[in-house]
Amino acid sequence: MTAKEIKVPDIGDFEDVPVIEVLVNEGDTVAVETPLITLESDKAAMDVPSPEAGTVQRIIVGVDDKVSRGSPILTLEVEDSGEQTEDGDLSRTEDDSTPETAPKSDADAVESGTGQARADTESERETKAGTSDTGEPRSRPTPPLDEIPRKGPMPHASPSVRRFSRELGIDINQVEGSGRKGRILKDDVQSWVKNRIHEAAPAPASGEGPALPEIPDIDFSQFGEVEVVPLGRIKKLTAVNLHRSWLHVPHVTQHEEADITELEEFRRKLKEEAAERGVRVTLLAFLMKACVAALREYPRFNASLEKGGENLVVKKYYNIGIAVDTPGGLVVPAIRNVDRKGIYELAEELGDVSQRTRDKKLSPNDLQGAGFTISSLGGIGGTAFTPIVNAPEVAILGVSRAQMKPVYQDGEFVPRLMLPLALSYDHRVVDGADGARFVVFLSKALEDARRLLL
Ligand code: CAO
Repeated sequence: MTAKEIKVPDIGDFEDVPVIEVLVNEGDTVAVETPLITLESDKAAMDVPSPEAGTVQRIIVGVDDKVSRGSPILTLEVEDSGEQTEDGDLSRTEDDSTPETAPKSDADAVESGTGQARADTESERETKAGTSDTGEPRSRPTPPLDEIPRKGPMPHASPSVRRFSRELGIDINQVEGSGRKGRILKDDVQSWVKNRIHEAAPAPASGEGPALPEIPDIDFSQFGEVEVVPLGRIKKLTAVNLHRSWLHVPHVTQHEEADITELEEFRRKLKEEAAERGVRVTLLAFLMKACVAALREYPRFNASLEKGGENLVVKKYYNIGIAVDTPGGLVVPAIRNVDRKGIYELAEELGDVSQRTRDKKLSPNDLQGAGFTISSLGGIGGTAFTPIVNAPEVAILGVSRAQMKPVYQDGEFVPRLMLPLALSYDHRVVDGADGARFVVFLSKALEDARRLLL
């Protein structure tokens, strides 16, 4: 191993150019072309690459030192090459007395990059490639930096900062430098990016988080006849609520099918008796009871996340919101204390509340206090849908139309009435495993209505 002194190569007509960055440390292993220091003249910043591979032994220059061609940069411990100099040394060493500013010749002067500095633009780099195809230093120096064609004045920035801005896709000419003599630092590039991001995001409407990019306002009449229909009050309110929930709540929807063959049989048997009482018992009353059983088992579903996300407010009451379709839009009244009410009572209350909802006779109190919501589209049809959580509740059950399906049981297919369930939940509060447990519990409860009594 031999110690070689690495010197500043031919950098054109520049004298006393300041070192703005030392890119290696003592002990670093460098390859041929590894940048060692960055110089910055009035015209350009340039990396000085290593002419040889080896280990950095001693760094001679420091930031703000002024260097010229031949100034020592560092000593490099390199493998012996077998080449001998005139005086029998294997190479120039730290003791070499060759004048620093005037190397004897290209062959014996161990100049960094064999007389070229590395410029920063791709075209400049190509023009100034410092090694031959084999990676060996060229014997003839390439043109000095000031002879290289330039597209325009270069901003003051080290190649590493320019590389950084290129990686981010930023035109460095737009960045204002805060360093000495207006030099652009890495921090300047980062601040520029932060400012652009901030400017790109319109002012938040609610004070929470950035607003969304706007959907373009298009004049559709240019394509054909249109009619502009004003939205009613309920539709507008619903739009705000649903949008808010959609944006705030990370939704997951868990699907399940419940075998309600027996339950439906039971319900039909009750019909006559129910009619005598003047009530219509629909599946929904049973669904509410089954949901209460599941909420008791999994209390996190009957909860709300406190603002700030620090605590979960778990409700000890069982009030269930029911999505009711009205000509004016969707309304969700709450049926209170479902746990304390029987099927007939619930059926009666459901009938009453849905009627009052459609007649627009609900009081504000009717619309408050739910801890969990059911949205049943079973009376209309459809196989599945993904309901939106009625925040700040954490879950909602979507129910689609039950259908007779062939179900494989005990070695044969049997016709069973299968009810599609879709549980959407707030994934901040409920884990996927609990989401699945909840619907499995619910489906078991519906399969065997006796469980609802437990
Ligand atoms: N599968 C198959 N049939 C069903 C069913 C289901 N899941 N649910 C109801 N039905 C059928 C029943 O056959 C029932 O008839 P009978 O009891 O006379 O045999 C009939 O539909 C009654 O349905 P209904 O819709 O009038 O009554 P309900 O208690 O099931 O529902 C209410 C009441 C208020 C929830 C419902 O009328 C309603 O408005 N649903 C729409 C809710 C909505 O818009 N949700 C979307 C919100 S967006 O997430």
